Amino acid sequence: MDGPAAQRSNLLTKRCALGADQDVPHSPASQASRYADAMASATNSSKSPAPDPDHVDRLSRFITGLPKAELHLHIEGSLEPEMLVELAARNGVELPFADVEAVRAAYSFTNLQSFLDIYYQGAAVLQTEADFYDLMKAYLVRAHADGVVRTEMFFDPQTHTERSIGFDVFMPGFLKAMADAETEMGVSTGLIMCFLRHLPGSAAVETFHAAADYHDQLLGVGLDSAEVGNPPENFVEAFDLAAEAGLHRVTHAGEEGPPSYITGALDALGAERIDHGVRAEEDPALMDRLAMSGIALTVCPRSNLELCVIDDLADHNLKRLADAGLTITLNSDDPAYFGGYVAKNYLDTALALDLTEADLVSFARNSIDATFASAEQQAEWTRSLDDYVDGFGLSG
Ligand code: ES4
Ligand code: ZN
Repeated sequence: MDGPAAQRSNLLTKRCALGADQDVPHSPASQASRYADAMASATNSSKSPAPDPDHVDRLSRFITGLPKAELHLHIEGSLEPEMLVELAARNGVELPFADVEAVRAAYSFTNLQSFLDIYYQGAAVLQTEADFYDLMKAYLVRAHADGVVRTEMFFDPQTHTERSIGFDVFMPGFLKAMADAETEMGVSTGLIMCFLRHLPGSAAVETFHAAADYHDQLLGVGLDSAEVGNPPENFVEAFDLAAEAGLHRVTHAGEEGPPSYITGALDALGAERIDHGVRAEEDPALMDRLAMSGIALTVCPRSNLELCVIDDLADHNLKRLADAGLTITLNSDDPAYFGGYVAKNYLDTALALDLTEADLVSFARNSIDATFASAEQQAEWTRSLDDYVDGFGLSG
């Protein structure tokens, strides 16, 4: 693969201020030596030294085998350019891109909104039940290959209902792929229905009611899309309805928005996990509250890099947040757009922040503990994590 976004996906740094065409090319080779190339040629702006390829290979194998949960994944954000082009052809949708490489080249973002514009455009190729099945199945195959034992996935119904694609189209597609993945690969799955916060609270309420036939198949509700200017308090009614229906509640907060949106998510919406939450660090009282409550943050390092929340993965505050006692998990967010699935997020973060295997084990352990699965299921995954760690002679 080539093109600016693909090249950038092998870097731990992104020059947001300079623009994507400043990125350095890499020679196609093994994953480990691609990292070494990328790191070596990025030394003018990356704060990390070039890693030893053998170390990268070992770490990569360790991460892939580490049992983990993914708790922050937008299924529409797993739409790879290849599938986007294929579905456009299958459904007769005209794309403003000549080919897969042109799609990839467009994946260069300066902030959350610049990404969302492309992301909603991409979702327009999803039209039939089979499309939603294929999308879900492809993600679950990749997640399984990354050592994911449990994934609690977001979907954006309003992105589809706004195009007159109903719940009766996408829900059966999602649910069949999830059932097949469970049978074929043993991946445990759950669905979290997100409300789009750039739309009014009343639209969230309507969406909740439109989903009535599927409430029993949902794990929870969430809140995503453009954060700044769209505070959590707008969505109290929809979240109250969800709570009454016995659904879990999570909220994107403190990605680009202020720490007060995290506080609002906890107080007004009863959020049980905070998606992103990296701006919590600006509010010491909130940091104490998050540490005391054990409410997990679903952090997405590559997303923060690609959306210019940070300029360099080495600047990410997730280790400081963990050291302050917060429950940190690592996730991919929109892997097709941000240069990698969950194992890549673990690896890039470990390299950039010089994390130990014990740090990674602790993030994986947190991810299992922060699932909405039963205590029995969690205990089983934790046992397999402990067995895996023992096999490496590490104490996690
Ligand atoms: C999203 Cl990175 C991010 N933030 C907020 N909403 C989203 N929807 C899909 N990806
Ligand atoms: Zn997200």
